[in-house]
Amino acid sequence: TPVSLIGAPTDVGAGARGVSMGPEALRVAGLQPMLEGLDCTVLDRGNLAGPPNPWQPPVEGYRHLSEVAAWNTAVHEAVYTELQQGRLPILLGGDHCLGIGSISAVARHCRERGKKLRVLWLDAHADFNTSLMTPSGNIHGMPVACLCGHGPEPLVGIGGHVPAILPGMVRQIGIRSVDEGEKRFVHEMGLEVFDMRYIDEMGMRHTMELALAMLDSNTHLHVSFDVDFLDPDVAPGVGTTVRGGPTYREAQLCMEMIADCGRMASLDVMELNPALDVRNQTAEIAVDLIASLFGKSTLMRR
Ligand code: DIR
Ligand code: MN
Ligand code: MN
Ligand code: MN
Repeated sequence: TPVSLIGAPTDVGAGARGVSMGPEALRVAGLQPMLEGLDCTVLDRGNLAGPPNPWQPPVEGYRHLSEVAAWNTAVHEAVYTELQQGRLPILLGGDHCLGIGSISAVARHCRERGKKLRVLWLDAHADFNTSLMTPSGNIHGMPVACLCGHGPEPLVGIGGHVPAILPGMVRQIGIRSVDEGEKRFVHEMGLEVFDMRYIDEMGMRHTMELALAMLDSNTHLHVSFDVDFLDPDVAPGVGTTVRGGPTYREAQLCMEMIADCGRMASLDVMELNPALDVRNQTAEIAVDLIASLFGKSTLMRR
């Protein structure tokens, strides 16, 4: 299927400035030619527009709620349009609050086409905070909760169906930083989390076998890849590094197993922060990993 790149150059939902430069860093690292080398047809749709970052403290538990809503509405429309045209959208973030617009669009597309939806959330963080439990007010810590119907109306209502998704559709992988209230809420909602402890004990192969279990030919698989999923030794160019993430090899295996399942139909690449990177190495590693997601492998495999 043809691929569309959609840039969303904003950091309105983040706690550090700079992820607004993520889309350009991924382009500079050669994302489009890499995909073309794997025989994908690629259209770069350029960057979406939206309000600037006003850099304000939280109001009633949210920083920049109206700006976050404006960006997510733009993302929702752009992602939905690509899906309707039978294309595979790759959202280039931008901070992870934009997962609300992206995944609500995917969910709307799936409802209309009678498809099942599975969301893989690759992240150091659960992103399951609400205004009552957030330690920061940063909305990039809240997108999974918002998608599940727990959040402010301007975000929860995007796409016109509340909740946009059910917790049972989500599998989280690589998690190693969850806030106190968030922890209880994850448990209460029954979110399926393969945290680093699980990956340490069971290995990435077994983890991915479970996370990708029970997909059928009618399943749309969405991958939401927060670059802080990776260990900071591998990927320093993110705003909220957390020690003890997947190594380069573990992350490659994760991506290769997603490719092998053959169901990925949309992708977010989020939270890359070029202002904190070392000579664009995190963007280059992200491009390497995306190559594996799109089927690059060392040998022909049986
Ligand atoms: C923290 C950091 N859990 C918060 N979150 C994220 O502010 O809610 N960092 N998502 O990337
Ligand atoms: Mn489709
Ligand atoms: Mn995230
Ligand atoms: Mn994260």
